[in-house]
Amino acid sequence: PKPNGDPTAMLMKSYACQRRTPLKHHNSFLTEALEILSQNAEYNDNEGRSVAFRRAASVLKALPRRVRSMQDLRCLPCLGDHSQRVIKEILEDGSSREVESTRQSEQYQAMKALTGIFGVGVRTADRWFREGLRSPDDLIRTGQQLNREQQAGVQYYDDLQKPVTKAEADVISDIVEKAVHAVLPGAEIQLMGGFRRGKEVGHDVDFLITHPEEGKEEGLMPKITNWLKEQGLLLYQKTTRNSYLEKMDGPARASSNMDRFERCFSIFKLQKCAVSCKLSSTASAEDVSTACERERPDEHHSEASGWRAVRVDLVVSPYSQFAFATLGWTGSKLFERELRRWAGQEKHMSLSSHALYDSKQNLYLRAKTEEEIFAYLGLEFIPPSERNA
Ligand code: DGT
Ligand code: MG
Repeated sequence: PKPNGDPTAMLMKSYACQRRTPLKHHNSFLTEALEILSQNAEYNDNEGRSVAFRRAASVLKALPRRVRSMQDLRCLPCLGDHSQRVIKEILEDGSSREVESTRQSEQYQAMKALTGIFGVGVRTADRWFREGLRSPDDLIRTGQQLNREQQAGVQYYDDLQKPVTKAEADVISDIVEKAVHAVLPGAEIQLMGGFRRGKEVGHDVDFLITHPEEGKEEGLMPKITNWLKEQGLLLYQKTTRNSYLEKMDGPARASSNMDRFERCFSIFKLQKCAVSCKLSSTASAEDVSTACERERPDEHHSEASGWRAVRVDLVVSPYSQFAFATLGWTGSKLFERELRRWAGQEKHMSLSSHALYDSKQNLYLRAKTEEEIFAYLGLEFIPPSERNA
């Protein structure tokens, strides 16, 4: 039966992890607006509202066509009254007053600028905003107390605001691979996050590292970062140790958002010539690094300099948790959130980047691949390129 003659409306599932969401879709004129309201709700510490707008946007991303009238939205899940009002106004008038006034507001712009600093979250940004600060320059001018991470964030602000291209991510992949193999031959490295989903640009580059012999990965991160430091490739790094213990962190904490792998938040110094070199030829990692050694190191950071700063996240996972870590670090953030919600609400399971726990059977479900995890969860497998929820 087709209640309204539109098969697509009937097929739209309500959890984002049940749907295929491509990177390029037909409704960015609506999703960008809803995402501004979502972002603004997050700045105002209203998580419920923020997720509601994000879910609404995500449903529109999964539609096979551009929305032309409110009729097209009949039977779609996750579209609350507020989202519908915004969509209606955009369809009728070309824009939404609420969205435009939010976009122009001093608070939205300041929060965007301040949370855009590496190491600054919503809480800190909000405190600064209420103290009258609006931008990274204001922080410097007023001599704010900054931690080491935030100092780096302010220092490299302009570079870190610029999107990282796929070509840059590829050069960084070569470097990370070289570093990891220098300190642990046989280790496996995988590009994660947005780039694994097929994005052409990102705000950072994410990697997951493991070794097929469980235990070999222990203590790996300091070795990698030391190697990178010796090569002069790191502008900043902070490593947190692996603190995951199945007994303590399992069922009770498995649904928590933050994972507990050994992890390094870093800022790489990327030679621009390495990127052009990689783009202009089929040069190997070896060629690229030797080409860069010929360039004079440039200590002055400016537009004219031969390098740029890039945010890189490295995560080390034991082999037995690799499938879960892969699933957890591919994103998108909403897709991950929906997977955990699906697991908990529909399957009485808790999913994290470490494990899947079945509360009914009281046991951990082991998996070697992402496909197995989707199967345990009773979900159709969604490939990374269609997890852009
Ligand atoms: P972007 O902004 O282009 O870098 O986009 P993504 O999707 O790469 O986002 P990113 O880099 O913030 O995070 C990559 C994925 O890793 C994200 O989709 C969810 C996951 N993720 C990020 N941080 C954490 C974390 O602390 N714990 C866990 N479990 N997952 C995380
Ligand atoms: Mg990323």
